[in-house]
Amino acid sequence: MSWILPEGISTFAADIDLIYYWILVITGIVFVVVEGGLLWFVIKYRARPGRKAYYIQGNTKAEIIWSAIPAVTVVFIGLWSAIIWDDIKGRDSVPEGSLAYDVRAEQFEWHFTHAGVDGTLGTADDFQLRNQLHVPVNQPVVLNATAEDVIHAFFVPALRVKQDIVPGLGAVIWFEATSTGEYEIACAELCGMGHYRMRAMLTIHTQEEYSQWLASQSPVATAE
Ligand SMILES: [Cu+2]
Repeated sequence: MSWILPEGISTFAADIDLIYYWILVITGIVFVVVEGGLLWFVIKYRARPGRKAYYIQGNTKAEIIWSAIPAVTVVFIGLWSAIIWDDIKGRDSVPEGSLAYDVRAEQFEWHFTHAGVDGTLGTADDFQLRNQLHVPVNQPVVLNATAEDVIHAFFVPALRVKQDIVPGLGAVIWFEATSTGEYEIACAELCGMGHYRMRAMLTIHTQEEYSQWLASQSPVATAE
């Protein structure tokens, strides 16, 4: 389902989209009822010659209903989104066996350190790419992100991932892509004059393609 939102290509995209559309529908209904009611009252009870205002005490039953229904709805949405949030951003949410990358954001570019053929960061075959991140499909990926200068935000609309990266604090971002292709990475935090050009490309490969691509990249790094 992709109406309004771009195609979702991560394991949690469907959950986020579902809650988004539910909130849109609920607030949409409330909007129509409230604004429609307002308009109706404005017209129905407008000032007319000979008509007098009269005093009412309120209606306890009506007040209980229009307080209880929104309260229950809001609490329900809150709990539901907390469960989804915990799966994505929770303390221990990063799946076991995730492929790790280092990400460094600076004015106004992204640096992605790939683990190389051995799949482990901090070894000789690591290599860094500027504004290019390559990941395999159907594989949980974890990005250990740091910001060099100011706050940046790692945003891939297609993955439904958006995460601020604060200097000195960093951020851990994980996702699992469910479809191959090229998708835009944007900085979603106004980080200076060049913010608009702080974009990078995410390439999602099949597992075999990724292995081949890694093998073709790693020697470049050892030569550096
Ligand atoms: Cu930025």
